[in-house]
Amino acid sequence: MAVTVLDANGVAVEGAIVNGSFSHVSQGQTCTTEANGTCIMGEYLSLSRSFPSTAFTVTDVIRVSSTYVPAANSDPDGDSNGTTETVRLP
Ligand SMILES: [Ca+2]
Repeated sequence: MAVTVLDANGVAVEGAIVNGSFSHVSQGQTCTTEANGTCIMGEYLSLSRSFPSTAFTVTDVIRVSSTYVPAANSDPDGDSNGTTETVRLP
């Protein structure tokens, strides 16, 4: 799934490290944002009949000389709080 990092002014942040986890996988996931502030989390993970849905949670965002403010998280399509989102098989 795509995650986007914006600074306090709403400007896309390149090179931010996003750490997160999917509830159906024990290993934490990470991605680094591109110039548009977006990166793809868990690109090589898949859901299955035995795991038809999963909950993705952002655990941290790391950027030099910046502070991650979880309370500022949001979701452009409005179906989550921007910190934890349920992902289901299509
Ligand atoms: Ca969403």
